[in-house]
Amino acid sequence: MATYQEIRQMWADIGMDLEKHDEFLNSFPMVFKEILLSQQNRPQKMNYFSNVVKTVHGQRPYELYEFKQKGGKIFGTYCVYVPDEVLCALGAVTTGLCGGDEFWVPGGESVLPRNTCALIKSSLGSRLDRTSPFCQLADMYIGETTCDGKKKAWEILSQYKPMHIMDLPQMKRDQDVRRFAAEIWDLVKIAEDITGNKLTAENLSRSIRLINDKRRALQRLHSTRQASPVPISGKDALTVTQVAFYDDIQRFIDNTNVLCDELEERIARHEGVAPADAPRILVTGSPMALPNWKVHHLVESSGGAVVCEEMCTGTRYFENLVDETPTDLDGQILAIASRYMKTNCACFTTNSGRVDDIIRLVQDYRVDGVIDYALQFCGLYSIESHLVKAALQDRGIPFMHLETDYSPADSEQLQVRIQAFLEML
Ligand code: BJ8
Repeated sequence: MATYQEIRQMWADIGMDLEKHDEFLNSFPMVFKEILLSQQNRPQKMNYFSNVVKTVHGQRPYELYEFKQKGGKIFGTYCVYVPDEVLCALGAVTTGLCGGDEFWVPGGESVLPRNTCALIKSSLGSRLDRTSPFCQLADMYIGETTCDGKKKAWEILSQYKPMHIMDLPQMKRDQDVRRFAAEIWDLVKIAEDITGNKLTAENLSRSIRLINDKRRALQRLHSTRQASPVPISGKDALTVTQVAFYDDIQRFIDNTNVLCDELEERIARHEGVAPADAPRILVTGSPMALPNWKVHHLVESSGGAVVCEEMCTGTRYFENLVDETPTDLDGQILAIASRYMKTNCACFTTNSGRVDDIIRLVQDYRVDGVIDYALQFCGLYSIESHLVKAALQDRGIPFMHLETDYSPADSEQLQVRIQAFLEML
């Protein structure tokens, strides 16, 4: 473990704004304690994940800092379409850079219109303010052509760091999958140049298995939430998924499986974190980057239990595995492209697979009501809400749409709406 002095020295070495970062650190523990640590009857093995969050700008960045000093390369990513498998196979580390904190929003607004989603403003703000060690440590940022806000944000971000943008097809025909495979090949060439390593069928096969293992651990964790009473809160389960974007992969797998052992024991004892009759809620929509626990906290402090997230910080991140059977590079890259193109982001037209997923998850997780969450100014998820609502209403599944940002200003108003929704279930 690095000492506080060593960590502070690292922050200075990587060019962070120490004064501004101290302001960030001063605001963070309060949110963390109030929202996460104050929960009753938390699984003991959540301690590992709480510690990762508590030291998120310290211990993990320090490991990456040491990794870089030995010549290692780091890629910062903003979307679950970036195939970690190829970067990991080349010996690089990937780390999520999406901002989930209100603290960074003003920094983002200094270069972006206010009517941009909080995730983009926060992501840019963390870089512009120089208050995220992950942004500072990355050798390259990888963006993608998903929503318009992100596409334009990359043009600004590329002024600060080498940036590669993956052209994500907007449809899911066979030719689109092949086109995405070609995009992955482009990424391979760039990453080979940066890392100085060569992609082989052997190193790619190892990393496909490793990243599938991470998904399998998350699948196991989330399947425990199908139990009633639910053995882990939505906030904790979401935190584990958020940590997956930063942590060392093997250590994350091991700790998630240890947590699952505890949760499965809880299920056997019929022990839960909420009463068995608490309304069970599925949250769907825009992703919730660390430390965005706002909606989960409002639901759970109103007596509901969030049992599933159909979002990129939820099932979309881990549901589909890469086929492990191809043994040559062409077959492996096509298998990776096929897997990623199954992710149902609202940037696709058509995106009926997302509605099918929600309906399936409502059954699997015995959901009483769906909260459709869109970050304010996220046109993709706000517009798609119309079709989600119609499909759920057709099936008699209670539905509520809400739009919000990272600010606590609307929390009271949202809580009233959420309470009314829960009472209706
Ligand atoms: S695959 S959801 S991670 S794009 S919330 S920035 S869409 S305006 S984050 Fe996303 Fe990839 Fe899709 Fe997932 Fe734009 Fe909407 Fe903001 Fe969003």
